[in-house]
Amino acid sequence: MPANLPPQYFIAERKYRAAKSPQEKIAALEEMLMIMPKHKGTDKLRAALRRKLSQLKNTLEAARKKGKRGLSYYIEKEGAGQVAIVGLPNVGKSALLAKVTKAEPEVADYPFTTRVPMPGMMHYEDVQIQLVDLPALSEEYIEPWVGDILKRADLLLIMLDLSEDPLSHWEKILNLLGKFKIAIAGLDKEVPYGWMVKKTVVVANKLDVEDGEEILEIFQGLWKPKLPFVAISVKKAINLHLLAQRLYEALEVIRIYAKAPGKKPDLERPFIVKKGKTVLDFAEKVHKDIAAKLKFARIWNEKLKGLRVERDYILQDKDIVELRT
Ligand SMILES: Nc1nc2c(ncn2[C@@H]2O[C@H](COP(=O)(O)OP(=O)(O)O)[C@@H](O)[C@H]2O)c(=O)[nH]1
Ligand SMILES: [Mg+2]
Repeated sequence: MPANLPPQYFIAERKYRAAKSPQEKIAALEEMLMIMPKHKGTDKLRAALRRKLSQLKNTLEAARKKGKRGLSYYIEKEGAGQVAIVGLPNVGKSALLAKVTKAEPEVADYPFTTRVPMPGMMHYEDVQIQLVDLPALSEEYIEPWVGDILKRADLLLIMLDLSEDPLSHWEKILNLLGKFKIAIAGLDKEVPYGWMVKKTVVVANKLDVEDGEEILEIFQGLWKPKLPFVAISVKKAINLHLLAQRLYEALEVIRIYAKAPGKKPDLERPFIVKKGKTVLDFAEKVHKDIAAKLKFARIWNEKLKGLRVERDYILQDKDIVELRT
């Protein structure tokens, strides 16, 4: 054993042996190295401690990277679009998902029941809209992957609560979204450089509570933004169809029914395309080869009965399209 080690060294060493986590071990080792006098007699020990320290740091870094990956949730988009549900704790986010989809999130009257993102499909006429239930935004801590999901979603559903102060919820949510550098489209506010702007439907839930209607009226008098808005009650199933319609409209997609020449159109499973897309865009979605050979198309809808159109014809919601090659 090298000589001349001060008593503090042995205290640090005891800490090292008692340490349970790699972080504690690292801290103790660093202390030992600091305390240890530098002379020939301590060279070997110093080198051994350094090796141990760097090993520990490597394992910790590897675990951190792995953990990071493990904690990122990616929800595959399905249906007409992906809608992320945003709100403070206890406003009814999970209750909505449970009510309008087949998903079974935990619904409880205590906050932070929702820990992982949970998707579910909500019907709207003959399409489905994907809702993603998320942990509540809060002042304390928001897991970073929540921001990733919000940024990737096609639309945000901001849920306010008519049993509380919806205006203060709204302001808090704007603030909390700001932590992820997310701004709401259509607010006439300057968007800081590098921020992402998201389209949003605002929902005031719990219309059924006592004074719910009154709070709604007061809120609507004070809240200025011109954003799609709907007051609902998940509990009493009020305006849930209207909500689906608002979401569908805000997603800015249309349904296209494909029809093969001489056959009936497939009215069961519409294709979903972005508003403003052309016959050619649609053909590309159906098949690359069809798009390459496309000559013209025929369109059926309420007004048109098999009208021949060119490749640059702009499609409308519910058009039946026959692609001709
Ligand atoms: N009165 C009323 N209560 C609701 C409504 N929707 C949800 N709740 C209740 O609000 C509480 C929180 O719901 P939850 O969905 O877990 O909230 P989350 O934290 O936003 O996911 C639960 O006790 C629900 O039963 C509603 O439309 N009306
Ligand atoms: Mg929840």
